[in-house]
Amino acid sequence: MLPDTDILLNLYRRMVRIRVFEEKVQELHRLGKLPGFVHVYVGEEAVAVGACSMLRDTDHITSTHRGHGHCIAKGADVAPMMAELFGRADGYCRGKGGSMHIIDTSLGILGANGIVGGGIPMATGSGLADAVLGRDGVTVCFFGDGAANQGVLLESLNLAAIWQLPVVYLCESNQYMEFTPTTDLTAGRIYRRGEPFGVASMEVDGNDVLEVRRVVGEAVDRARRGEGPTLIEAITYRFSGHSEGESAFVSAYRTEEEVESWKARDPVTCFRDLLQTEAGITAAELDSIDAEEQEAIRKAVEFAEASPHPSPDEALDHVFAPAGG
Ligand SMILES: Cc1ncc(C[n+]2csc(CCOP(=O)(O)OP(=O)(O)O)c2C)c(N)n1
Ligand SMILES: [Mg+2]
Repeated sequence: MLPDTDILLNLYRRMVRIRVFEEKVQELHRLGKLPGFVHVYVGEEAVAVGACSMLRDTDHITSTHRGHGHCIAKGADVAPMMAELFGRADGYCRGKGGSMHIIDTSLGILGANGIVGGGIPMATGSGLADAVLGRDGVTVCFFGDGAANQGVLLESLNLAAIWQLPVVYLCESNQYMEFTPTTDLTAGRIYRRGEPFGVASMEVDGNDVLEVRRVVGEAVDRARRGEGPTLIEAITYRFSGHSEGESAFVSAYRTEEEVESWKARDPVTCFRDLLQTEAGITAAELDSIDAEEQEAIRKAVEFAEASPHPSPDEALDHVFAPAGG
């Protein structure tokens, strides 16, 4: 049975918000307006949106270098996000973090992370904090199929299993680690790495937002009941490059046929089709959501461009590197 219409529309809205945000980011990056590396989430929206739709505001997530979608799905405001990408003072980190360091602890977003696999031990610690403090919170740990080959995943699964921590380890298997196909460097199936530790382990179609929601929902319920961690591998694909502008320094490493075959299963358009054919929602209703999200992102860019650059006097404030260190 389908969830209620308001839930369905909210899932659609969040996925569209991510898609529109990311496409605007790609355009701004091409125009040279965004400093630093930017990794977009286009094609993977169903994973973050399906997963975060099962979380409370007080629950936590950890994220990755490809983190915009995670933050938007957990409720981050696109205006300070955009300002952060522009490196401006009104950004989430006062313009000093950029794309890979967006954080909002008031929403349980423990931060994007430039260290591949860096979020995995953080999520384990977050789960331990909930357990020790007797809270009923759950942490969802997003990480990539490349990050799955960091040893810290096994250390974390071990501790999470021993201590029965309320953590959902959610691997985004988008088939690539930078420019290398994941299968070239990965033995066995990633989701099965939970099995030796007795961790509930499964895969899910990461392009199907309702399936992600269902499977993550079961894992979240288990965690909240004190029945420990889950490892889920969401099978998905990134439509764009590893990072924006990569074609300037790397030759093609994917065939057009491969990219097109995944685009035929675009998570946003597939869900839009389902809403019309199975939930009786009209194209006009969906178009108006699209238009509202376009407008919200237009305003976010306006907000970012109007925000000042951080003052040079504050260069050493709010950062961990000591002055004169
Ligand atoms: C510890 C560490 N090693 C290497 C890198 C360089 N690097 C950045 S992204 C990336 C690939 C990550 O692949 P995956 O985890 O599958 O995430 P995806 O980009 O596919 O979302 C690498 C190797 C890094 N940032 N941190
Ligand atoms: Mg990957």
